[in-house]
Amino acid sequence: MSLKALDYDSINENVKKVAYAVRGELYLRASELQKEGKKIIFTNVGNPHALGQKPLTFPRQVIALCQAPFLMDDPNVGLIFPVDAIARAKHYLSLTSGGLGAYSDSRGLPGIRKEVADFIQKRDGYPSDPELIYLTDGASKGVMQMLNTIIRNDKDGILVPVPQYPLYSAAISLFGGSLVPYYLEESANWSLDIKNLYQSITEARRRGVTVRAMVIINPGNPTGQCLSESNLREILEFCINEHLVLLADEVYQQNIYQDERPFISARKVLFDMGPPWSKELQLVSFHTVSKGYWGECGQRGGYFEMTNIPPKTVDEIYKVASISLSPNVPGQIFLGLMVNPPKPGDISYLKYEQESKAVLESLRRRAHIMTDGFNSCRNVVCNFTEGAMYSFPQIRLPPRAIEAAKKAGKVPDVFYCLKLLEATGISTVPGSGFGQKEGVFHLRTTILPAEEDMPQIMVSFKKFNDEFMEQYEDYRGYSRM
Ligand code: DCS
Repeated sequence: MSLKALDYDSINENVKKVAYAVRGELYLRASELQKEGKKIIFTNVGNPHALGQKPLTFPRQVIALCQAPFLMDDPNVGLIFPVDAIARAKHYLSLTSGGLGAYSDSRGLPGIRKEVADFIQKRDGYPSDPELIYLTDGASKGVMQMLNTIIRNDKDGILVPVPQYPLYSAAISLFGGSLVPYYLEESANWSLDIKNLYQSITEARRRGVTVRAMVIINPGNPTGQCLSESNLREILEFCINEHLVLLADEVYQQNIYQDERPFISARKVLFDMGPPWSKELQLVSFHTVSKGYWGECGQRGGYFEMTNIPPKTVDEIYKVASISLSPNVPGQIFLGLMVNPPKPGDISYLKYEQESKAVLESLRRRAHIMTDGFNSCRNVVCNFTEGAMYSFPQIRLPPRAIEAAKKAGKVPDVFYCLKLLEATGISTVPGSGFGQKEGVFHLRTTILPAEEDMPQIMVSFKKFNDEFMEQYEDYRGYSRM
């Protein structure tokens, strides 16, 4: 009997190869337990509003008015909405060709692309061209579009940090490319050692892989490190020397919890280097409304900016974006609001400042509570979350736990995370979902649970962990009272 195209044995093999642990086995089991009535703390996804983070008031006011413009005809509108929100809503509606219900240009609304360019110019100190900024449904869509454009066949390699956010491994599998890992140094706060890059690229070339691009995630997911300016410079030089496109995933640029290394964009470092370098490197940078103190994941707003990409390629990328007609328009407006928030002197400024600062300061405190909590546990070591939204402790699993996992047919860190989930309701992602060195185990949790719940979560984690270690550690040689 001949197979039909959507019979499992006949579908695209690349689809089957895709693995995406953030919504993998642990998440499915957590959802099952939740249905059975168990209280689950979903710390597997960086989804701030799902864990109670409140939306910022001003952007929601503007978007509400854009969605329901008839409210602005109501003589009482000024009693509910501040005048700057009303003015902003009118501004955005005037940029559309028929309000939020109309498709926009496939690259996004020109007026919002201009707001993004102004934001980038202000941030980096160098002009940015709105024609080279495309708006997307979250950063993910942009990343996928660029990888799709770069990868031609399975000999095309993309350098990806390990541990990495699995969007990269998943999309590279889907497009039939080859992931070339470079390892981050856990013992040096997950920093990027340039020697590892040269090693990885040499080894890949030996296997016949043509390395075409490099991904950096700054601040890092799941690792939480912030790249220093000098480190970024080395990376840029490496990409220029090796003729690689640099894909700079900078979605966590607002999420910084230390003062030594503030966020600095790859683009700024490149332009600081000046010509000929600044005209040489092909760079694509990504940003989103899903992270930072916005956390508006469900709105699906994002952009990418292209630097030194030839106009004919930019046109091809436009053509492919056109197949999907239009990025979602409310998401574009959220992006416009994020890059152009209320300014000093605006009626909504103080409230906006207070709200965003409160979120950021709380995240900073939570980053400390989590790191300290993990480091107080038996056989657990954890680097401080310098940025982004995650804690990525190393769990030193005793040999007997590894054996027990094997017997249960589970990868050791999956085994540990499943037991943690069953015992405490804390839903994490095993480190194997992000890649890690052979024989080393981690888990990833977000730092997003409400601050007031955090101490209890850490107590419950510690209780589980220390009992787990007690159960599986070999005590021969110890005298136990
Ligand atoms: N890049 C990185 C490094 C991310 O962590 C994420 C989302 C994205 C891009 C894509 O986000 P948007 O498409 O929403 O803009 N992070 C996921 C994660 O690790 N947990 O939750 C989502």
